Amino acid sequence: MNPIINFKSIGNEKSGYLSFFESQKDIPFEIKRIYYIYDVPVNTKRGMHAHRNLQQVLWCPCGEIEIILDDGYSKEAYLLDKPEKALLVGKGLWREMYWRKEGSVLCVAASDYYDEEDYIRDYEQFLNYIRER
Ligand code: T46
Repeated sequence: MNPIINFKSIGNEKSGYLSFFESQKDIPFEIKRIYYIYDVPVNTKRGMHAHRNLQQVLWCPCGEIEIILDDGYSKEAYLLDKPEKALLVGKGLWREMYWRKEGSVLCVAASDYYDEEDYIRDYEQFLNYIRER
């Protein structure tokens, strides 16, 4: 399944664009939380964890951020380089995020409230979790 979602956009070059998405219509879950990550120095790596149950949509309204998704068997890289381009990150995926341009902002819509118990922050533990599922 291709995890890239292209948000709907309205507008033109003269006056600019408006992009949007709607919970349970354009993305496959109800949004319970929104957060965003900013003022991150270029080439910083964040993430390095998986979620047991959380689903999320990631987008970068300005700048460029590379996301690596790892299902325990193979890795795939995605570049969020347009405001209307988003990435659906399902449950059970290890993720790494690399800030590729100064001033890049990562926005996230999440299917649930913050719960540290849902995180797997150790890679070996993640691989065991995938094998035992
Ligand atoms: C993810 C990627 C894309 C909270 O208290 N509430 C929150 O809603 C979140 C998201 C985080 N936190 C705390 C937990 C840590 O003490 O904020 C601190 C930094 O979180 P973390 O190191 O997990 O940040 P990232 O950028 O590595 O990961 C974040 C999300 O945590 C994660 O769910 O998928 O962005």
